Amino acid sequence: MSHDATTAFARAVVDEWVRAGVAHACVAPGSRSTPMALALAADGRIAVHVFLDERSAAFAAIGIGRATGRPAVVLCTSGTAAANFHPAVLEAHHGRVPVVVATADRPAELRDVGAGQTVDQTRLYGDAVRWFVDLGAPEDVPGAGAWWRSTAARTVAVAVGPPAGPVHWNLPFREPLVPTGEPLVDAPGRPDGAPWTVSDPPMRLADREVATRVAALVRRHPRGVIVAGWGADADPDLVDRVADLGAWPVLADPVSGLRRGAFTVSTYDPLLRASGFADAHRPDVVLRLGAPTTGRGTNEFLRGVPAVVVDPDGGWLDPGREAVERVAGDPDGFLRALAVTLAGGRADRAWLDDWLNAEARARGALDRFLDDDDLPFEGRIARDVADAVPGEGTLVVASSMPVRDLESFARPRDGVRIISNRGVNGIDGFVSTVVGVALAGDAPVVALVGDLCFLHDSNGLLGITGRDIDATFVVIDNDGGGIFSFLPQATAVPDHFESLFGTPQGVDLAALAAVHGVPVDDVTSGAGVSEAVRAAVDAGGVRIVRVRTDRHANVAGHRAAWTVVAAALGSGRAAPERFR
Ligand SMILES: Cc1ncc(C[n+]2csc(CCOP(=O)(O)OP(=O)(O)O)c2C)c(N)n1
Ligand SMILES: [Mg+2]
Repeated sequence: MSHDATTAFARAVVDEWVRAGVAHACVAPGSRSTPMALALAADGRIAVHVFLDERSAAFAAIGIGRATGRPAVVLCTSGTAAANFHPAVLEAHHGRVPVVVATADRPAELRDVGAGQTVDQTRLYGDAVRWFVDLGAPEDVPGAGAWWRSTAARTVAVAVGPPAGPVHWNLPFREPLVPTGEPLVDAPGRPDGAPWTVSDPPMRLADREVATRVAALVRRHPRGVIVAGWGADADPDLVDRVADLGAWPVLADPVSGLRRGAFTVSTYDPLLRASGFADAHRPDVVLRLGAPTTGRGTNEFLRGVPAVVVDPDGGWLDPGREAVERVAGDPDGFLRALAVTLAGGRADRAWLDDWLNAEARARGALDRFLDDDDLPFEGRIARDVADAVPGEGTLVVASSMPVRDLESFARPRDGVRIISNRGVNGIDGFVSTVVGVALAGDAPVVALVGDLCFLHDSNGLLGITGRDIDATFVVIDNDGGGIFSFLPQATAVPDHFESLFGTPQGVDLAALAAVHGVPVDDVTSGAGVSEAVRAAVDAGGVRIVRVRTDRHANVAGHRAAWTVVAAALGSGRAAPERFR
């Protein structure tokens, strides 16, 4: 008697994914993926979120992966559908986000013979996946159950890493794609709901020798700084302890999750634009946690300064080639060992005090400057939105100026998680990423985004009000790419600037939002942004707070802010032209 291998396969795989901790699936409609879609829907233990646009489905999975640290499954049919996953796969690869990418496919006999909706999906994403696997169409062969289940367990284990990232499972299915009614191929899991294979992360023990060597470096160089970028993944208390013992300031980009604590310098970006301050404060050595910070200025300032780079994922985050030592492993274990080694020594605190004094003066001057003007200024919006996120909430910040303004203007604070697609800095998939973050948890989500980035993924708005999520989008609408006004293109090629770089779309965001049933609150004053964000979060659901700004005035506002900070320090003029 023949058996239904296709249905048995799909059900066993879904069951195994659940056992491995998968809680969400983002599914795009299609026929070839029917066995998996039906198995996901029938299982009941995985939340299934349906997206028309595969790019949205994949970026929502990125949001879920970033928010939870666990992979979502993202499923599509064959053909161009799979290609639409590609941008998110690249972000997952570079940004180290766990995700299981499942692409349905025609079986081998239908490939490369002109069958419909068929492309070569083998290794479609090239080197950008941690693992590619294709078992062929499910068949009733001896040991099939163990083979399927072990593979499913492995897709999750590899996606979780470290380093976390995308896994591509290409899934050919032979018709019929719906259950045949025949008995299923027997594919039982381990007893008691256990995963087929429990995959443990590599054992990580801090190496005393490394800690001792780095501690000696810290001691030899009283003029050091701790720099934290995305991917730092370190315990803030441990960072504080090392900063205290070494008497080094912490220059923390908000996307590091470490802009908090007593030793944080939140104004390092404006401070280092003040030429007098920058010249007098070049460190001898850097302890960098994670990636370099976002803005170009700080990285130029640190150019050539030897760095110890701690990368939990063992990558090679060293575009400036400053790393004299790369510590690949658990940052907390390393920081703990470093703290033990540093304890008891007497650090000279003058350097640290100097930085913290500058922080106090710059912070005060910057905040007064921002509060003084009641026209909406993009720097103030970034600061105020970060402040307005409720405790234990999440801020998702877009590439372009929002992430830079957050770096330049945000105050230190606890109790907010900051998520940003900094793997490849795309302005694509943003709305869908936010949807994924909101789907993954109950905490309020606030998003800070420019108009072009928002428009780029307006398909992420499809069905958004039916998803039972709370998300407030603060859209800074400067009708174009404000970032380009800071670049040489703005003055060097005035004739082509607007058409090639500024690219105003002239879209009425309120009308667009109305099509999707999303309410918009227009804010016209600087002080109104915080209030509007708090009101939107309190009201719940999906809401847009739109703030219109002017790209030219924005450049002038940034320059004025740098000048104010330089003046507060009494340390030379602002030097904005060196940056961005
Ligand atoms: C997918 C993708 N395409 C193009 C770019 C290049 N890019 C960087 S910023 C930007 C403009 C973004 O404009 P907006 O979102 O309105 O932010 P603003 O610059 O106004 O702050 C563009 C096109 C990119 N980073 N990613
Ligand atoms: Mg814009």
